[in-house]
Formats: sequence, C-alpha cells, structure tokens
Amino acid sequence: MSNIVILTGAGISAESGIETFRAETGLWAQHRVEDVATPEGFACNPELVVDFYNARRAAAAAAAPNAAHKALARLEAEHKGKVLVVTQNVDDLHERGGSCNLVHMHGALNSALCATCEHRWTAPMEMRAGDACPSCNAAAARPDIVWFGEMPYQMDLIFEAIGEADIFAAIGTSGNVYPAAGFVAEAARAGAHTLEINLEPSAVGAQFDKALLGPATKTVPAWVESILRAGA
Ligand code: BV8
Repeated sequence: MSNIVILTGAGISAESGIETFRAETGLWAQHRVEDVATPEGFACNPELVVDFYNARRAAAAAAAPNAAHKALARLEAEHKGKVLVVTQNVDDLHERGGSCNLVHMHGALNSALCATCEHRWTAPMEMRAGDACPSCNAAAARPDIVWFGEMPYQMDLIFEAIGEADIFAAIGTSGNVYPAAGFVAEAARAGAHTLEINLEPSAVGAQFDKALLGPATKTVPAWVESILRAGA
C-alpha cells in the first residue's frame, strides 16, 4: 500500500473564501510581510500584528471546509496506506473537514504561545498584545504562528514522512516559501511520484512529475477518487 504525503497552501482554502497571500488582492498586497509576519514586526508593533491575526482568526471561523478539504479527509479514512497532510495554512479547515493526521508547519490561528515559557493554549478570538500567559503569568502571549526567520514546526516528522513517501502531492501553494517549497525535491530524492495540484504551475512546478490544473474543489476530489479506485 502506498504512503502519501500531501503539502497544502493557501489555495486549498481559497474557495472557502479565505484570502491567499500572493494574489493581487491577497494578504501580502494589504500588509508588508516584514510588518506582520516577522518577529521584528511583532516586537515593533505588537498591536498591528495581533490585530492582523485576529482578523484572520475571525475570517477562518466564518469559513467552512470545502470539497477539497473533505476529499483529503476521505483519502485518510479510506486509503489503506499512510496519509499525512502537512499544511502551511494556519486556518482549521482541514480539521473541520475531517483530517486527523495533520501537521501545521507554520502554526495555527487557534493556538496562542507564551514567548517566555513556551506554554500553548487555545487562543481567544481576540488576542491583545501583552495578554498574560495562563501558565507563567508573563505578559508574553503571541500568536502561535511561525514567522519568517523562525523554524517551522515538526520538521523531523515531516522529513521522515517524506523519506517514506510513495506519492507526494502539493496542493494550492505557490512554491515561494522555504523549507516547504523544497519538499518536492526531497520527495523526488526518496523516489516518490510527485504531483502538483494548482490553478497554474508554481515557482517549483517544473520539479513535479505531473500537474493537475484547475480549482482544488474539482481537482482534489477527482484525484482522491482516482487513488482510491486504483487501490494505489
Ligand atoms: C525558516 C506565517 C529557517 C503564517 C508564513 C531557504 C531555506 C530555508 C529558508 C529560506 C530559504 N530561502 C529563504 C528562506 C527564508 C524564508 C523564505 O522562504 N522566504 C521566501 C519569501 C523567499 N523562510 C522562512 O523564514 C521560514 N523559516 O526557513 O527558518 C531557520 C533555520 C535556522 C534557524 C531558524 C530558522 C519560515 C517560513 C514561514 C513563514 N510564515 N506565514 C501566516 O501568517 O499564515 S509564510 C506564508 O506563505 C504562509 O504560511 C503561507 O502558507 C506561505 C506560503 O504561501 P502559499 O500557501 O503558497 O500561498 P500563496 O498565496 O503564495 O499561493 C497560493 C497558491 O494557491 C497559488 O499557487 C495559487 O495559484 C493557488 N490557488 C489559488 N486559488 C486556488 C489555488 N489552487 C487551487 N485551487 C484554487 N481555487
């Protein structure tokens, strides 16, 4: 039975109404990355950063998982081999769509982190800069998000899974951000068949064996059906 590793990006949540990063009207068009997605930006203006993530937490709560999220949950439930979803997304649509074997490598909107003692707790809908940590009481609460220059989460687990993958699929990611954009090369080195599912080829599209172009709510259910039918 084949082991499948799936990397997802903002594009899988786009049809749920959640903005992507690099579209003309995307999140980075409205904010400078340095101001809202770096530790320096948070140190410089914590209120701006906390408000940026409060707005995204509200948008995610108002959104619903789409057919692509649900298709990946079906794959995990029905495929005989291992299925791991590694998401760069910080929304909770994969969980709400039914995925369990899931890694949030760039953190999660629904989690808060203490910058002093590294305690984590469920984030309130509205975080305020200087909120106290429920564990050590330091006024050091921050969004549990991996910003630029910070180490993504669970990298050992991710590289181990990629090393054992027979199929690696990247869905709805522009291939601009590392180390995630480098996973396809790692998967190819491990001998996996690599597939890119996107509206258009990504920055690393040429590194994939195959591409499935089209909106994720159409391409992902079709791809999952083909995998389950083939008993891959
Ligand atoms: C780190 C926070 C190391 C969460 C984000 C080489 C190696 C290692 C690092 C680097 C390197 N080169 C440069 C770096 C540094 C940097 C980096 O990659 N910079 C880039 C800009 C060049 N990387 C880092 O800093 C990372 N950290 O490497 O640490 C280290 C080593 C030692 C010690 C300490 C540290 C940290 C990266 C994480 C940064 N955090 N965000 C948040 O706010 O959400 S990144 C941000 O971009 C999001 O996490 C997002 O997930 C990620 C990627 O964006 P995408 O998901 O791809 O979204 P995008 O809008 O770009 O594209 C959407 C795609 O969907 C498009 O292709 C579109 O066509 C498609 N689409 C749209 N609609 C649909 C669709 N597809 C299908 N259907 C549709 N309907």
